Amino acid sequence: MEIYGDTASGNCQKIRLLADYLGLHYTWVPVDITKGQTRTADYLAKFPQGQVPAIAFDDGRCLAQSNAIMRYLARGSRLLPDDAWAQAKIDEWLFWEQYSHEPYIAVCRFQMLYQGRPKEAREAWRVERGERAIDLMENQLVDREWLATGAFTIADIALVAYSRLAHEGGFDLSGRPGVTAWISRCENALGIRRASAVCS
Ligand SMILES: N[C@@H](CCC(=O)N[C@@H](CS)C(=O)NCC(=O)O)C(=O)O
Repeated sequence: MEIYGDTASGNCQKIRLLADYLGLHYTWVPVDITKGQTRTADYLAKFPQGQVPAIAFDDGRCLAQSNAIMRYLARGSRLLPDDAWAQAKIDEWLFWEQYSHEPYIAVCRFQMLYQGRPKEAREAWRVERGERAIDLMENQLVDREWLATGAFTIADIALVAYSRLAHEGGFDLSGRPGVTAWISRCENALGIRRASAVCS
């Protein structure tokens, strides 16, 4: 399996974290989104949506969209239990992440990290919705260990990818003990080092 990704992208990190956790064999194909490498004819022939992450198998099958990829790769593992209700609760968070979390947390991070904007120059409406998303997670995580079920699942991986980097988008998690403790739990489960949580 080839994984096409940009290492700085949280959406791509989801796939790498999952694949490493599951011990899957893959070749990482670096794609630099700042150089238009998702817009070349060759790339678009494989992945018409023109985004990373994406995966390609030897038999020619291709798949894009981080959460669809996670769902596919995690099938049969304890990160995506067979139980229909558990899967529905996981999907609830996967859809929420794409509509109510990533467009704010990830885009504010993009504006600061890629576009070099100072914290104050982020789009205010995205900041407000990002803060709202983190608050919602805090409310959920104040008395539970994991987001979707009683165990670590792909919902946690999907949400932690950008949540642990939220400081790079100017978000301050220090007053959110539920979220910060959950981030540590996820990082421990994934066997990765803590992202430095300095809010610039
Ligand atoms: N909904 C997509 C979002 C993917 C996405 O926004 N990818 C960005 C990098 S994080 C990208 O490929 N940007 C380059 C481009 O659009 O040309 C997913 O979850 O995979």
